[in-house]
Order: sequence, then structure tokens, then C-alpha cells
Amino acid sequence: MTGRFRIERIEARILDIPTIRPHRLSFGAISRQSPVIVQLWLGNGASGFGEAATIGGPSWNEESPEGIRHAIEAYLAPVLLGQEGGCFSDALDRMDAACKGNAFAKSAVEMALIDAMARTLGLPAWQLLGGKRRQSLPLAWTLASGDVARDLEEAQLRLEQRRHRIFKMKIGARSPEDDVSHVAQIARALEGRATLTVDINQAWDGSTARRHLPRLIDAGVSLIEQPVAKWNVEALAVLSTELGARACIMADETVCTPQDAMRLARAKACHVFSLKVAKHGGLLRTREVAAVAEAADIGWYGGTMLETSIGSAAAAHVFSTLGKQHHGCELFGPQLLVDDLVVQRMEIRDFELQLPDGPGFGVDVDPAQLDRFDRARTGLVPV
Ligand code: MUC
Ligand code: MG
Repeated sequence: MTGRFRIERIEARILDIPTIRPHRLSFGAISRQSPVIVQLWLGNGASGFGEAATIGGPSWNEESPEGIRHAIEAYLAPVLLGQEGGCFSDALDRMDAACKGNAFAKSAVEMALIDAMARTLGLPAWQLLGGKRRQSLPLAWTLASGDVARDLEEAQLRLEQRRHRIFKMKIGARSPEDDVSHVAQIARALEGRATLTVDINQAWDGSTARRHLPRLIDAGVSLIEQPVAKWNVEALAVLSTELGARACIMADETVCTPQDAMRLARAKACHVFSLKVAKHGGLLRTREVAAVAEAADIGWYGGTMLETSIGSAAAAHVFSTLGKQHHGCELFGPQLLVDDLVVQRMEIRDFELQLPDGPGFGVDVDPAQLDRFDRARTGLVPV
């Protein structure tokens, strides 16, 4: 080994970036994102960036920005330093041997490694991930202000700008009756012009979901994400059977590992997987989960953890390599943040996100923006 591609240095920092408006989910509202940004250098001086974003600290799942950074610095970086950069699967094995779980932390490191290798080879990352099959994907926007008038104003503007015509509504914080009424008002106002989906983020039990989901479908909702707790595969299976002719049930929190994917497929518990690079533990494992979906005749959706343009572009690269049975993507994180970390954002044209085709993930990080939002400089400002 010449040392050219040896992994030389790995750094992780936490940034705090405010959102353009409070983003309300079933488990709370967020007013900032705190992505962990990883930079990884190879022996030849080339470097790449990775990102792991959580939603509401450790509210969405077990990992928090502080825990992710600690796992990277204390356990993941030490087992990779000095190793051959091009051996991606070996790097995953080493990280797994050193550290159980911690999928988000591993994904940020693997992302930075793949970006660094692709950049030093002068290739877009999709070339190291099986090759692209598409240049763009329909892009959803999430309506989560909690207010019907504000949600409608956002939706109208995005339709006029030809940016989004798939709208996902985050529900589950209020009573199911209030949620149904909120969604129905939006559905009536957008009828014939947009596709509507809902994400309940595990808030309902099985019987609440059986009672209220048909009313959401009557209102015009066609894709229903994670209505029940992540462990409740049995309820997902019942809902998929009962509602399958009229709408699709999508698993999000329930589907993290390839083994989760197998379990859902065997139980016929959903029609779609929401794929997210962070929860699967990286780009290669996202492809493994997608392979189970394809083999089981389950569709996929390009999910987000509201990453900046670094993590969103990485996700766009792996999504570009996947099969045809998709429901678009929601890589809108950069637009929800007051500012971004890259020189130029990915283009959105004719309701589709365009794949950035330059070297690595095709976006160039602005170091001044990293410094501007770095928690080590700003301190953690309460919001
Ligand atoms: C989730 O559970 O899907 C993604 C988009 C959004 O608005 O919230 C997230 C998390
Ligand atoms: Mg979700």
C-alpha cells in the first residue's frame, strides 16, 4: 500500500443552525438543527465531508449530536486511522467491532470516507455506489407549522415556484379529530394539484390508527408514514391489509437495519420503506435495505433527517442508484434551515431535485459557514 489513500485524520464538530420556522412533529417542535459534520483526510491530502443530523436531540431515536460526536472521536475514528480508504465494507466491519449500534455516527464517517475517495478519484460518488439510474427525483415539502393558513400559504408558494407538489403533513401531536380536520382543509384547498402524505411519527396506537386513517384517506391522503410505535409490526400489518387497496403504508422508524427490513417484508407489514442514510448506518447499508425492498416488492421513499446540503447530497447520490419502485424523496432539509454549508445548493427544477454531478457528493463546502455555526465557537444558544 502506497499510503496515498490511507485514512489520515477524522474530525467531528457540532453545528447549530436555526430553522426558518418552528417545525412541529408528534413528539415536539424544533427551532434548530444540530448536525454533526465529519471531515476525513486521506494520506494524499484529499478530504471529504459527512453529516449526521438528529431531530430534537435524541427525541427521534436514541442518538444525539453529542453522543454521535463522542462515538466518532472515542471509538470510530481510532479504528479507522491508518486503514486503506477504499475498503468501505472493511471500514464498516471495523466500526461494528468497536461499537454496537450508533448507526448515525457510523453513517457520517462512512459518508466522509466515500466523499474523500470519490473526490480524490475525480468521480461523483454515485460511481462508487453502483451507478446512477436517474438524474432527478420528485421532491416533497413538509407542512409542519401547525397552522392551516400558514401551511396553505407555504404549499401555494411552492406550487407556484414549481418546487414541490408532494406535501407531507406531520400529525399526531393533537387529537386525531383535530388532525383529520386540519388535513381535510388542506386537502380540499389543494385538490387535484398536489399529492398528500402524512407522517404520524409513532403517535397512534393500533385502534386509533384503524379508526382515523380511513378518514384521512377519504380526505385524499395516499401515503401514510409510521402511524404506530416502531415495535408495532403487527398493527402495521393489519393496517396494510385493511387499507392497502386505497393507500400505501410506509415504515420509517421501524425500518433501520436489513434485518428490520426482512421482518417487515415477511410480515407483509408495509408497502413502502422510508430510506434514510443515517438510520441505516451509511450509504452502503441504505443499498442493502433497498435490496430487501426490491426483492419483496416493497417501494422506497427517499427520507430525510433534515440534513444540510452535505447529508442531503450524499443521500441524493445513493437514491439515484436505486430501482424504479419509488415515491419520490423529501431531501428538503437545506430549505428548512436559515442558511447552508455549501457554496451552491442542489438545484430544484420542475418539482424535482436534480442530482449534483460533480466529484464526491457534488457540493462544495464553505469552511467559513462551518465556523459560523460551530457550537465550539457560538456556545449552545437556547431556542
Ligand atoms: C421523519 O420522521 O420523517 C423528515 C421530514 C420531516 O419533516 O421530519 C422528518 C422526520
Ligand atoms: Mg418519518
